[in-house]
Amino acid sequence: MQGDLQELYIAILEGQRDEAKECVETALREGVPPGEVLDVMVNAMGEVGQLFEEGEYFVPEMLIAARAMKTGMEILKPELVGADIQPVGKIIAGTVKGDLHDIGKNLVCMMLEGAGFYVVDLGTDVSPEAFIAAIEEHEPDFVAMSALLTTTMPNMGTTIEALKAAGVRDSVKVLVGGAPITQRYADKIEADGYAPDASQTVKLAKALMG
Ligand code: B12
Repeated sequence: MQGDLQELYIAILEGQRDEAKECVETALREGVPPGEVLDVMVNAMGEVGQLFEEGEYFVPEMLIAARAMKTGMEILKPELVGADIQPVGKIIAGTVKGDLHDIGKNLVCMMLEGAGFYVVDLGTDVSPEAFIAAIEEHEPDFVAMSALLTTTMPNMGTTIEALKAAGVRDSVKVLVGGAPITQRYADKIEADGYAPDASQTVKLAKALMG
């Protein structure tokens, strides 16, 4: 790997936001193709996910790495659009109605973006109607729902029922997660997938894309 790109890789891995921004700017100025710059960042985030799974990194390290990636992506995004690089897939994400927890959901969104997905984040306290409107507008591959409260997790099932009633359930794959969610619960409400953390969400989404 070229020196600048090596530096970019390390900047993402260590969560150095300013360095990541500078490295992306330098690489683009020197004529490195945007797709190649993206690959370096995606690979670095892949290693971040790996380190998290191995217990070497914890949530704070993952968050700062994801933020560095986001900063780099802000510079890169206009170039990528110009280069006409297709996203891996499109995802609508939100924390379900009544629930204001968003740290985990944001991390999931950042890691998915890091892996090359186009993410539309609807924020927190998202009603079934808002999910449906977003599906109709964006035609995503996935809907990712997060819930942190045992009192709001039933709203995932309610949302899936609402998607069925609106006739859009089969057009998307539904992913669910959040501290109280289990695979068993995901099966019960007929979600298409569950993952316990952001890194495994990326693997799951990629696997479901085929
Ligand atoms: C931070 C926090 C808050 C903050 C939220 C700030 C924010 N912007 O998010 C504030 C202070 C606002 C808050 C408020 C409340 N909270 Co709170 N909160 C927490 C706390 C301490 C940490 C949650 C967190 O961010 N974890 C870190 C992230 C990274 O982990 P995560 O969310 O689990 O996400 C990971 C995975 O679950 C997964 N994931 C998450 N989403 C998704 C989605 C998909 C699709 C997939 C595949 C995976 C996935 O990937 C993530 C990254 O690896 C937890 C305790 C805990 N240990 O969980 C309590 C906790 C969740 N809160 C709790 C409670 C009770 C409340 C309040 C009701 C308190 C009150 N009486 O007002 C309110 C509710 C407000 C509301 N309506 O939502 C309880 C819930 C208990 C229960 N049985 O439901 C907990 C468990 C604390 C406790 N032990 O009592 N809270």
